[in-house]
Amino acid sequence: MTEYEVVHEKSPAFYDRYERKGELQQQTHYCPGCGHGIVHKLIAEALTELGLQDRAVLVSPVGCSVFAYYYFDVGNVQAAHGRASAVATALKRAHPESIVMSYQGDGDLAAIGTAEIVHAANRGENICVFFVNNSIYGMTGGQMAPTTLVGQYSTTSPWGRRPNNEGLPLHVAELLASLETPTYIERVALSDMKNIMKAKKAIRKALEIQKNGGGFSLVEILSPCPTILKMDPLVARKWVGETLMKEFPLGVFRDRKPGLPESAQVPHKTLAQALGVDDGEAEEVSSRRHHTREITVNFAGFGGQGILLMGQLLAEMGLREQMEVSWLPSYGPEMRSGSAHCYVTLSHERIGSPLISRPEVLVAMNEISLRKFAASVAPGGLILYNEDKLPADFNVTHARVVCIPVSQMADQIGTAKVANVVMLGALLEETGCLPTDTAISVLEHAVKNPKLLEFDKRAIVAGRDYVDTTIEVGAVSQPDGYSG
Ligand SMILES: Cc1ncc(C[n+]2csc(CCOP(=O)(O)OP(=O)(O)O)c2C)c(N)n1
Ligand code: SF4
Repeated sequence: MTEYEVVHEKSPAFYDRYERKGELQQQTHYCPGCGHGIVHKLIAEALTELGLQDRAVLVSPVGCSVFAYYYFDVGNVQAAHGRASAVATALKRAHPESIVMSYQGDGDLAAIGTAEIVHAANRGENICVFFVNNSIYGMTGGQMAPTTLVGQYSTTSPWGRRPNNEGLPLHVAELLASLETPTYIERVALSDMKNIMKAKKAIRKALEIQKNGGGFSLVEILSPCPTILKMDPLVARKWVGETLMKEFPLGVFRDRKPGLPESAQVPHKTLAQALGVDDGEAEEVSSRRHHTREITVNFAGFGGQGILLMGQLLAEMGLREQMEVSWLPSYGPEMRSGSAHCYVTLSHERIGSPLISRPEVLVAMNEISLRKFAASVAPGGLILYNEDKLPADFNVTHARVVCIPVSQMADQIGTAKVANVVMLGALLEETGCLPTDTAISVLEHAVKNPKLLEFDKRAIVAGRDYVDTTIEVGAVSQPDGYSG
């Protein structure tokens, strides 16, 4: 008789305790016999064996495994339903040194997240996707998944899945293997110990590929869901081996480094150079850099006022001055007269998010925008308003308000089209964020019509001079016109 020792230990990639409420402290939140627990164990062991725990980030999905972050002592992010592989893409690109895993069920990955997984695979992202195919929506009580078998009962296929009505089961591994870019795709199963060990090998291999910068891997894991299938755990496991595996044959569907065609190698240029706003005067620009100021701006008004363009011009100016920039537009379906606004950030550091909840500056090109956004301006911030005074019933105490009748000024220059550029000139002067000559060179690059360019140059100067002269003598910041 072989002597053996029973070792009870868990991978250090797991937390010591999964803190649950009340009397459930001693158990995981998975049903007895659920495959998720086994997959967790295999991933944790592989991370430990490869020494990757400290670099690992797990993206958990929406589904029964939504709480994966309570078990894994790694970096954890929980994604919206179906978005895990897109979130994993972002994490990997932002932190290339980390090992990023997307963990997804079949409802999550193959239904609501179909687009995300196809495109992550097609871009050949250097991430690992662990795809748990249990043929059903577990968490929500057993709706049909794309992987549900023909004839299989679910709450949304109460007659059993019928191919002529619900289509045939979706084979994710085969589908993704038809793309050129994935590196490794394998389907494994939790049907018995032998296959569980194969699953572990596949998970380990996917992690190793990522560790070596090898590209996109997906391991599809056929898994039992005894609760929804209303089976005893052992019967459910057997069902995986005898029934699920018939529809989804195990095997390696892709195992090679993808070769991208030569022509796909883009020559290296900075973004500013690629957009044609950097003329290569890097030295001159960096010596001017101390003249630039970080700033966050919300430009708001209605469609047709050149709101989005104002933001783009400011962002291009920042790019020209070697700053980090972001521009986030928001507009309704109407091209004209609907409301429009955009957020612009100019920064000396990398920008985490283009969303700005408390902008330092609001440019309100109409009254609706003033009323809508004034309260969001950061305390001590600035509001530039396109009128000669504030509405009589409107008062702002937390920010400085400068009223500039830019629409009227643009009419005087010769075309209403340049009101936005007058405002831009005023903004540059009032905030001192960028030099006016940068604005002129961006306009020279952006405006092809020589007549309009002439108007634009006059508009920039008019906005600047208005701030220099009129505002200096009495800042227009109160409803009666002057703050004194
Ligand atoms: C946007 C959105 N749509 C629908 C849901 C409801 N929902 C939660 S989990 C789930 C299905 C999960 O099934 P699966 O991915 O197969 O994971 P399992 O629970 O079987 O592990 C659905 C539809 C949701 N949370 N969010
Ligand atoms: S419902 Fe199914 S997938 Fe969800 S925890 Fe229970 S057995 Fe696992």
